[in-house]
Amino acid sequence: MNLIHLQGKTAYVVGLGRSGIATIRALRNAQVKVFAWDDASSSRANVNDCDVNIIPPEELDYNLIDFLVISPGIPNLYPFPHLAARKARKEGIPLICDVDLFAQGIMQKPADHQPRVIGITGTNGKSTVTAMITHVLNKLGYKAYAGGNIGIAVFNLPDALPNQFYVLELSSYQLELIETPFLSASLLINISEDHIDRHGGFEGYVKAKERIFRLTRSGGKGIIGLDDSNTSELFKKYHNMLTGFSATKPMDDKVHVLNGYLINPTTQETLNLEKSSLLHGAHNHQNIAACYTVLSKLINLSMDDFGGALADFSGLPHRQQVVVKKNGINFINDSKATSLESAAKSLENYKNIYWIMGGKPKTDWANISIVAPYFDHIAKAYAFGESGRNYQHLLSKDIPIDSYETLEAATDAAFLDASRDSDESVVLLAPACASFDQFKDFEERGNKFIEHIKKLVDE
Ligand code: UMA
Repeated sequence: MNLIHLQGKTAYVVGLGRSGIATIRALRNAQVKVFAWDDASSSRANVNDCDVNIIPPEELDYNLIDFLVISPGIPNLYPFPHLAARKARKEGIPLICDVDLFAQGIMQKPADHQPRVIGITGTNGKSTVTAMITHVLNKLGYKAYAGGNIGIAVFNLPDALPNQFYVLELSSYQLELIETPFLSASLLINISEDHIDRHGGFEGYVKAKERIFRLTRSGGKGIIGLDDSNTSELFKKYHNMLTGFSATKPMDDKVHVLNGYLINPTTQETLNLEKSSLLHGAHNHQNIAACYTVLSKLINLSMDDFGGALADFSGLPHRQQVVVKKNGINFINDSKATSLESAAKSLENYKNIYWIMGGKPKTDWANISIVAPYFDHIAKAYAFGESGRNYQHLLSKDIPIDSYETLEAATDAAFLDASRDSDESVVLLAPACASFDQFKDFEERGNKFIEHIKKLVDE
């Protein structure tokens, strides 16, 4: 992304993680002078090859800088503003995040050179919807790049051509620091309590989320889910400007999901989600309805084409990811479910589950009742690692459970039992525990599971 409009300016970049480093490279390419800081000395070492001046916020002369780029993870207001943010505000210096600079880069191009940008936010599902929209666009022959909060700093994305798309996941941290209207479509999927400490309360969090609609460019589309009271209130407020959708209630004039069918009442097209999607459960119906509604506003899209493009989307790695479906067994990798609470969300979604769980239990194991509502979804549990040895007894009075030393041994047993089951079943890795007793991280654990499952089903 070319930031040539900033040539000759001076920036202070605070936070030298993924977004900070990528921003510095873009700024230096545009010959912007950069002062930089990170509170961690290990991160300061990241800029050794970047031609910047490292200087702490208490020593900087703020008269020298034109704007402060602060990383999304650094508090700029609540619970306490970082010193750099406090000083910049006092001196009247604009505070922005990398996404705003990126937006400026797009908007300073001539109109017919600008790629289209889809912005996605919400408390839950925003990474999945970002990946899903990107997948569907690419399948339909468009070129789309996913970035932002999903893990790829915007300045690490390739340059997109005018007929191409950026699909950006935007967190509340990022949204509160973006000013430039640059989105061809803005999507708010849902809102529930999250990140309260960073926004001075729930109201502040909702305000940050709502900002996505102020970032819609002229002629752009605003889309909002109507499945919770918070977004429904926003829909009323913006009534004439937004398109709503729902995954929980039938609506005469809006895209919705009913009895497992995605329905567009305007075109009268429908799609059987059981058959057309590998992803199941109410939250995935919401994600799919969101994806379809956004794309139907941007491109010429028949429901059949949408269904065809969605069919092999298997979700984000390690988040209820469909590994393979074979001989009536659906193998799901939810290694990211590192707490009982997140495992409960997985258990809620499936029936006849052969549940592989275990690792290093977190404090929420003191309240095993979190998973109790789903005991009747579980055919049997297979505990491995530390929890297998020490915590199995917490579940054994309610569900059949055996313990194993390793993930592989637990998976072998679950696979064998599911193979003998004449009903459709699910072999689910939803560990409900951290991975650190046996793995580097949840990703390594999930990858080992996938590798092992592929070996088992190929044998
Ligand atoms: N730091 C300070 N002082 C502080 C706090 C942090 O100097 O008081 C420094 C740290 O030492 C570190 C740097 O700030 O070097 C980290 O900045 P960051 O936390 O913003 O991390 P990045 O690597 O730049 O990643 C950010 C997003 N991180 C956060 O929002 C916390 C990533 O979202 C995003 O993928 C990435 O930019 C690329 O766009 C992650 C995230 O956890 C996934 N997001 C939150 C969420 O999803 O809940 C919002």
